[in-house]
Amino acid sequence: MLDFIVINRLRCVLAVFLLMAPLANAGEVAEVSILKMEFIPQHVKIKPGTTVKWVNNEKRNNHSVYFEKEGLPESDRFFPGESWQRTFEKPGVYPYRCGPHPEMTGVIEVAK
Ligand SMILES: [Cu+2]
Repeated sequence: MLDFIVINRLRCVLAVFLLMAPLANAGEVAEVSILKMEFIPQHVKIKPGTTVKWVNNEKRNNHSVYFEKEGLPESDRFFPGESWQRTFEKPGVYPYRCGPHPEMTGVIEVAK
């Protein structure tokens, strides 16, 4: 009975930790998972100096990260198990999409 309570407490701590993960601090890495044709989480809020790492967790699709509105070139296409990353220094709102799949969109919000 006591073990059951301890295990449930640990589960709560782990759940809180996972929920807070996208709120990374400067110099840290925030991860965006790509799965089933979606960027997860779709909206990520970070502090300046944070690196965002997009990880392709698909079975077979390849994707890219394309900050089209900023006029930047599309990232290389990356395959399952591969990733791509970018560090954000300046506060602002950075919308992006996937190169080959324009319906896949996400936003990185950088604020102090
Ligand atoms: Cu894609």
